Amino acid sequence: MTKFYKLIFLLLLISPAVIANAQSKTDNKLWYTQPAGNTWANALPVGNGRLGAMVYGNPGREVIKLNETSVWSGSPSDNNNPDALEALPQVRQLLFEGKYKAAQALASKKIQAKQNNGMMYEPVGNLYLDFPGHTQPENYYRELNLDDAIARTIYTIDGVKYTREVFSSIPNQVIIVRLTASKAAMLNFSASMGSPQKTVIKANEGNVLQLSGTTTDHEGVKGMVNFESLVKLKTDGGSVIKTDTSIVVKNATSATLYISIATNFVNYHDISADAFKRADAYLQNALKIPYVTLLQAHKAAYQKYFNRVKLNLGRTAMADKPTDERLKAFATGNDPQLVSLYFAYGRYLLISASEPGGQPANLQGIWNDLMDPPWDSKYTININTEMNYWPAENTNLPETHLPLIQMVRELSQTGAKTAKVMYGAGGWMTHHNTDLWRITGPVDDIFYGMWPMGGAWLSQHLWEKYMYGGDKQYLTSVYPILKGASQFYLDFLIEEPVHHWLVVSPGMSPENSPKSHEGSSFTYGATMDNQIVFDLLSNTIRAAETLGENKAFIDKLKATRNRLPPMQIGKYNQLQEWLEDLDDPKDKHRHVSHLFGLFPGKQISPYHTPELFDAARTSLIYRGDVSTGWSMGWKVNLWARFLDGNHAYELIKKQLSPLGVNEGGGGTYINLFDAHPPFQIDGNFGCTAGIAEMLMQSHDGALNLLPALPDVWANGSISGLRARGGFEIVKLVWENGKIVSVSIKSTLGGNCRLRVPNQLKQAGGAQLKASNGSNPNPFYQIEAVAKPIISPQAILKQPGIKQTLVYDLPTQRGVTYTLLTK
Ligand code: FUC
Repeated sequence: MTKFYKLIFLLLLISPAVIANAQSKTDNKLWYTQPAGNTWANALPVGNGRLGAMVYGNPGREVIKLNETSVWSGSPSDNNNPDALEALPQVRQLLFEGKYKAAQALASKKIQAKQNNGMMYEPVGNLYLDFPGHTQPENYYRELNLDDAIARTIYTIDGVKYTREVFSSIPNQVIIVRLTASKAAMLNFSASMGSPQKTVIKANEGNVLQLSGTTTDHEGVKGMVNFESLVKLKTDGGSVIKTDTSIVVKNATSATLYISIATNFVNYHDISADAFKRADAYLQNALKIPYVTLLQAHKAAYQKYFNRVKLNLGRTAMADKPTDERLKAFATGNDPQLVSLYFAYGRYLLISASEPGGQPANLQGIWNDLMDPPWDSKYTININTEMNYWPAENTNLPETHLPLIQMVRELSQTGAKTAKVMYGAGGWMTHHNTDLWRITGPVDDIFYGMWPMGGAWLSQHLWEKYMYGGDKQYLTSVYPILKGASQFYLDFLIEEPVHHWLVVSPGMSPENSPKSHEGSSFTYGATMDNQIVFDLLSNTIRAAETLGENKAFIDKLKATRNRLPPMQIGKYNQLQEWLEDLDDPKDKHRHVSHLFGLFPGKQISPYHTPELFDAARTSLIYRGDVSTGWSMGWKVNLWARFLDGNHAYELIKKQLSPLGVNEGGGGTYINLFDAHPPFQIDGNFGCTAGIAEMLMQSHDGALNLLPALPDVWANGSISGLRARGGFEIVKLVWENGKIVSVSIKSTLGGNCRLRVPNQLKQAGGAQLKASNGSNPNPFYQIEAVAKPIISPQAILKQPGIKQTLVYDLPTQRGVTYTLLTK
C-alpha cells in the first residue's frame, strides 16, 4: 500500500461506524439500561494491573474515577515494636496460666505497633466530561464487555448516537477514552478533573490536563508519594479551546483522551523516581501509536489471558436481561449463565487488578475512590489477600499470581527484622496486615493484630505455584523464602505445659474468641495456627527434598512437625477451633479458620481422614451459610471440598444476591462487585475459585473431575482449567452429571490419576487401568496428618459421599489424552 492508501485505510478503520459499534453481541458482558448516577458501586471497573478506572456512564456528566496502585499514604516505614521482645515471655506465661485478658492487655501495651497501623490506598482523582444538553438520552445502554475489556456507554439524542469506550491498556500503560458521535460535528463537551486529594489541576498548552499531588501523612508517617496525571485530548474535526482548568471541544465528530498516571514509587523502600517524567513518557509513547493499534494491542494482551478458560453451564432467557435484573432474580430463578458470567468476571478482575511487575490486588483490587477507605484498602493477610489469589493457578492465570509472590519476597525482607527485633527469632514473619511499604508489625486492636501467621499462610502460595507449574527454577528462586518462613517457627514455637506439644503463642483463631476467654482473642495452639505451621513445614520439606537441601535441616523440620498438636474433635462432634474443647455450636463468626485444613489446606479428606472430614463438616453446618461476602466465597470452596455441590450452590445463591437480601450478611452490588459489605474484592475471587473447585480438584491424590457438581448444572462444559502436576483440562463436557468426554494435556508428564463419576475409556477404545496403590506422581503426594483426638462424647458419621471410579493414566510431557464415556 502506498502511504496515501494506508492513510485512507486507517481513516476507514477509525471512522465512527467501525469503532463506535453497538451493544456487544456476547453473553460475556455486564450491562444496564441506566447510568451509575452517584453510586460508585454502580460504576464499571477497568484496569491494567496498575491503572484502574471506574466508569459511571452518566450522559450529562461522565465521571471516571482514577486509581494508580502506588498511590498510598505515607512513605517507606516499618512498625516493629521493640518492647515486644521483653514482654513475650510474660505474655506466654500469662497464657499458660489461663490469664487471657491480662495477656492481651500486656500485648496491647508492649507488642502492638505504637502508631503506624498501616497506610491507606488512596485515589488519584476524577476525570469529568460534561456534555451540555445531554439530559434526556434515548435508548440508554452501558456495558462492560469481558471479551475485550472495554466499558461502553451508548445513547441517542436528537437522532445522534453517542458512544463512549474506555479501556486500560496493559501493553501501553494508559487509559483510553474514546468518544464518538454518529453524525459529523455533533460532539460537544468539556473535560476537567477533580480530586479528593490536595492537588494542583491545570489545563496546559497542547490540550493536556495536568493533576499533580502528594499523598497524605498518616499515623505519624509523612505522605511522600508524588503522583502526576496527564490527560491529553485529541479530536477529529471541530475546535478545541482551553480555560485555566478545562478543555472545551466544539463540533467534533470524535475525540480520544489518553490518561497517563505515574508516581515516584520504585519499590517499598525507594521513592526516588520522577512522577512527571514517567507519566509523560507513557503518554508520549501512546500518542505515537494510532488508536486502532492501541485498541488491538489492548485486546490482544487481555485476551491472551482471558480466552484460556471458557465455562458453559447452559443458558436461559434470563441471559437476555440486564445484569441488575438478573442479580435480583438469581436466587429464586433459573439463570446458570449468570454463574458463568460471574466466574468470567472474577477472572477479568484478577487480570485487571494484578499484572506481573505490579502490586498485588488489595482489599478493593485496585479500585477505591475514598481518602479513608474501609480497612485502609490495604492487605489483610489473615485471609483476604490470600483469597484474592485462590483462582490464579486453577483458572489459568498464573502470571497474575506474580505480584503476590513478589510481595511475599519483600515481606521476607522486612519481616526478617520483625522476627529478630520483636521475637528474637530467625527467618521472617508478618502479622495480619501489610501495605505498600510492607509493614510486618501487629496493627489495629491487638484483639485482631496478635496473629504471627501472615507470612506462613502467604508462603503456601509460593509452593502451590510450583505444584501447578512444576518449574524447578522458580522453586529454587522462592525456596529461601519458604525456608526463612519455616525457620521463624523453628525458633518461635514453644512447648505447652499439658501435652508438651509445640504451639504458636501468642496466637488466635483469627478475629474470633471463645466465650470462656472473656473478650480476649489470645490463645496458644489454635487449630488454624497448627494447620498453617503443618502446611508450611510440609511444603518446605517437600521443596527441600525436591531441590536436594541438606538432610539435617529436613530432619529438623520433620521432627518439629511431629510435635505439633493433632487436630481434635470436640463434644459437639465438631472440629475443635481451639486447643481445648471450647466451641459454641451457635457461633456464626465469619472466619472459619479451623477449616483452613480443608481449604485452602489439604489436611482433611473423605478418603484419608474420614473422621476429621465429618467433624469439619459439622463445624461448617454450625457456622451457617449467610455471612460477609468473602466468608460466603470461602464456604463455596469448603462445600466443594466436602464434595457437596448442592450446598456449594446454595452459597453461590446467597453470594449472588443483591445487598440487603441476606439479613446480617453480604451479597453482591449491581456491578457484581462483592459486598462484605462494603465492597471487598476477595468475595469475587473466593467464589470464582469455588466454582472451579466444584468442577475440578487436584489436591487429594488424584485429579478429581466434577467432584461437586450441583444438580442444577447437570449439563455443561469447561475448557482451560489447570490442575496440579501440570495437567490442563483442554475440554471437559458433561451431560446428566456424567462425563461425556475430557481432553487432558500433560505438560510435565507423569501419572495422571483420575477420579471420575462414570466409566471412561480412551478415545480409540483402549481400556483405562484402575488405580493401584498410592499415586506415584510427586505432585499428588499426600502428607499424613496425626491421628485426631476424639472426645468421648462425639458421635461421628461416615462421609457419605458419591461413588467414584479411579483410573491411572500414564502420560508423557506435551501429549493430550482424550477420554470418552464408556
Ligand atoms: C478481616 C475480616 C473482616 C474484613 C477485614 C478487611 O479482618 O475479618 O471481615 O474483611 O479483614
